[in-house]
Amino acid sequence: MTRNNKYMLRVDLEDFGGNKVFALYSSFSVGPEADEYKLKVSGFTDGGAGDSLSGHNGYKFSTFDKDQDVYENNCAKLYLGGFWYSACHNTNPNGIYLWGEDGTHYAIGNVWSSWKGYAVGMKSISMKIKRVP
Ligand SMILES: [Ca+2]
Repeated sequence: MTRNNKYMLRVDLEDFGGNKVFALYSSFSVGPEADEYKLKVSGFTDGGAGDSLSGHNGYKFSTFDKDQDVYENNCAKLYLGGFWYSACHNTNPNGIYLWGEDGTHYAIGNVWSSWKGYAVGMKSISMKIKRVP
């Protein structure tokens, strides 16, 4: 999808208090299937969210049934999502929708840690890409 052109990424976050912040990345791409959909992201600019994604640069996409992270256990099973887990995550946008703050199970929610930590699920997380020259 992102192989033949250059893209930037904008991540928009909203919490249940109506607060909105974002993070911009000047370069974003996802590798081909043969490369396990490896994430390439760089060029962070802070829109109040902090940077919870650059730490995932270079990692493959992991799911319940395909552990490609660098942790000894399965991050997707531990944190109930599918993501470019490393060991394991700073953000978990495909995690459980927590409806706000819920620290019952550590870091399983749709969290963005550099803004609200690991126990506060977002009302919304959207990741939009835009082609750049
Ligand atoms: Ca693992």
